[in-house]
Amino acid sequence: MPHFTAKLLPLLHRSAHVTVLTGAGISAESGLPTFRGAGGLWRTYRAEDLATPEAFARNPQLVWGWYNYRREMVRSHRPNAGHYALAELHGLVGKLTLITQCVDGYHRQAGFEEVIELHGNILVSRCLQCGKEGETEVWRAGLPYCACGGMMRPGVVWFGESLPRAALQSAHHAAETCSIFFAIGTSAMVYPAAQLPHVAGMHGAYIVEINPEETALTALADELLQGPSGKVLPQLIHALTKVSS
Ligand code: BJW
Ligand code: ZN
Repeated sequence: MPHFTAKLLPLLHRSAHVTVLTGAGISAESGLPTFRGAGGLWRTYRAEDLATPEAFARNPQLVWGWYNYRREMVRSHRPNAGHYALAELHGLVGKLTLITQCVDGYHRQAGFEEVIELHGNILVSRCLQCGKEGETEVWRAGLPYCACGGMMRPGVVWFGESLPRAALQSAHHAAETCSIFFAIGTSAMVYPAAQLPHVAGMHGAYIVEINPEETALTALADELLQGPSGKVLPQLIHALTKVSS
């Protein structure tokens, strides 16, 4: 059981605005691989071959093959105790803004309805020509096409691409206005998401990290709750409800 400092629980209890940023580690206990570290996707696959617009232009079959494989993984697994605890935390604090780098949609599946998805959603497809998101209309040579004739691509954000502008703006605003910022299950290496805890810190927020490992962010954090989020978050909720009662 991680040690919660004397400061954290009262601060959380009376906080008017809490912001949470999650990364692939929040879904690790669901059985989805993370990107970096032991067992991470980038240990087996090269990001340059699969997660850039250039890679897609070069070999859409290869990229779609990888995304179809990962879609199947997302569909065949479920949210875990960490996702459910965050949905529960929503009801226990003044305002909770949830920002995620995950593309699996598990926060929403666990009952957290308004989630800022910085890197898109892996189950969504988008037409390269008309920009429409939705179902594949036609398949040709194993590739999905839109009704307008354009090729569909996975609705995620690849390296070198801009993040959805409204999502990034809302995320910045949430980082600037919260009194506590949680960074959960992220290596904090991919920008601009990795900038958010720094923005929050500069605006005076208390920074809490939940991760079994130390990361690029640990030196900046006020508190590291070291452990898997599927265990730490339910313990945090439990401790918080005791403070509240
Ligand atoms: C647990 C756990 C448990 C394990 N419980 N925790 C040089 C310097 C600075 C920036 C750049 C640069 N060169 C290029 C850039 C920009 C680039 C970038 O940041 N690169 C860095 C890698 C250097 N960023 C971009 O390109 C972004 N766009 C952009 O910046 O546009 C403007 C621009 C364009 C061009 C040039 C410059 C600027 C777009 C980034 C898109 C990221 N996309 C991906 C793929 C999404 C689609 C897909 O899923 O296929 O997003 S990459 C991948 O990394 C994915 C993730 O969302 C993202 C972050 O990873 P995350 O979530 O932190 O996961 P991990 O695996 O890294 O960490 C998991 C953590 O969990 C670990 O710490 C574990 O310990 C922990 N953990 N078990 C809790 N049970
Ligand atoms: Zn189209």
